[in-house]
Order: sequence, then structure tokens, then C-alpha cells
Amino acid sequence: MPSSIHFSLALVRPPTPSVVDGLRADEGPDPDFAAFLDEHVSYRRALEAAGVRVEEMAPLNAFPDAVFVEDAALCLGSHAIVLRPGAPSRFGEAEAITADLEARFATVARVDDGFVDGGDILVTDREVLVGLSARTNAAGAKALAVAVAPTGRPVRVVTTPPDVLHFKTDCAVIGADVIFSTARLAASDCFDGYDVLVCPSGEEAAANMIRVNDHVLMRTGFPKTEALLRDSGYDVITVRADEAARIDGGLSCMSLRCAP
Ligand code: CIR
Repeated sequence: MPSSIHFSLALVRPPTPSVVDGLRADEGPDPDFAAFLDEHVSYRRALEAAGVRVEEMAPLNAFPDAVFVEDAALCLGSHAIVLRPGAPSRFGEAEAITADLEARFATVARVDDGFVDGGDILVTDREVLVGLSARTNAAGAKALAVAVAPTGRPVRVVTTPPDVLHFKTDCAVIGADVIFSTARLAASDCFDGYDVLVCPSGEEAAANMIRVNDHVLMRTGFPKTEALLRDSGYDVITVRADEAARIDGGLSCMSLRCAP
């Protein structure tokens, strides 16, 4: 099975001025567009430093959250899957990404029922976990399993903690068999059988990190988490993502990491 931590390509979509209207759970302030653009450039550089080629897809001003490309698709080796994002304002992102995937992947499948956001899908070396959430429902998880089947990876349905946007808001794969997880998610036992590194209390907003080849990319500003990772032997790259965080985005959602 393809590795869940080795990638050659990352697809990104630059933010557009409409990003100030991005969805958010709280009534917090809008992101600043210019600062978001700067952070996006830094994010791309970090991905390149980790050894992937970054390819830019067309900006989509009609969809304020389109910068969060992870929610519209899943890439498993040479097989790509167009998802069905669960927020009404994001439905059209699936159609918009289809041609980008068809141009790059040997096969492109579609989730054809229910709803699934990519932020609820965690790919490990042995399985694909899909977390039910306010954005991902049982019908979508079932349709995802059908779309994943050609890759031979089993799909396991798990549960996102209450009031947490996405399953991966709270966890990340950081090694072939190692998961970084908040304590609240790890308490659900969904990672039994994996090595789990638990997020320091108070730094839960750092849990949405990404392992890319030999590096772990994490948000700037979480010293306990950074120290824990470095002390555990990980090669850490910190990236500022404060503007994305204003609209509930993190590091995983701004790229589709793949090895087509
Ligand atoms: C949303 O609510 O859909 C966006 N504002 C944030 C999406 C973050 N996506 C992710 O973590 N995969």
C-alpha cells in the first residue's frame, strides 16, 4: 500500500478576497486577506522545504473556503476521489476540483451519496479512518468506502469529538504507525493499536499538523507541542497559519498531499 507520509506533489489553491467570508463556528473577526496571502506563500515554501513540488490550482473567488482544498478531494496514490463537502456554501468545490484531478491521476472516483469533508479523513499506512461530524454523515462514509475500495485500503468509521469541526482538527499521522492526538480524541480509543503522542493541554489548536516526508509541519506559536515533537526526534518546520485559524482552518486543509 502507498505510504501515508511520503509525498511528491502538493496541490494548493491560493486564497482570494472572498476568504474574509469564510465559514467559522464562532463570531470571530474576519481574516486579513493580505496577511492570509503571505501565510499561504510561507505554507507553500514549507511544503517545498519538505521535498514536494507544489502546484497551484486556479483561485476560486466564488467559494470563500476554496483555499481549504483538502475538503473537496482525497488522493491515495494514483487514485483520486472527489468528495461531497458538507457545508452548502462549499458544495460547488467538488465540481471545481474534478478537472484538476482528472489531469493528474490515473483514476478518479466520486463519493456519490451523503456528505464527506476531507478534514474528516485520516489516512494511515493500514487504513482510512473517517470521522462522523457535523460535515460528514454515515451515508457519505459508506459511499467513501466504495470509492476507496479499488485501493484495497479498509475504511473504518469513527467519531469526531462534539463541537470539533473535523476529525483531523484533533489529530494527525506523524509516523508510519504514530498518531498525534488531543487527549479528548484519544480518549475515544479510536487509535488503539497505534503509538499515540498526546497533545499538551492548552495547545489543542496545534494538533492539525502534517507529516510530509522527513518533516512535521506545525503551526507557529505552540512551544510545548514543538518541544514535545523535537524531543521525540521529529524534524519540525513551523508555519504561521493565524489567518486560516480565524476561519477554522489549519495546515492539513490547505493542500492535497499526493504521490500520483
Ligand atoms: C470551513 O468551515 O469549512 C472552513 N472555514 C474551514 C475548513 C477547514 N478544513 C479542514 O480542516 N480540513
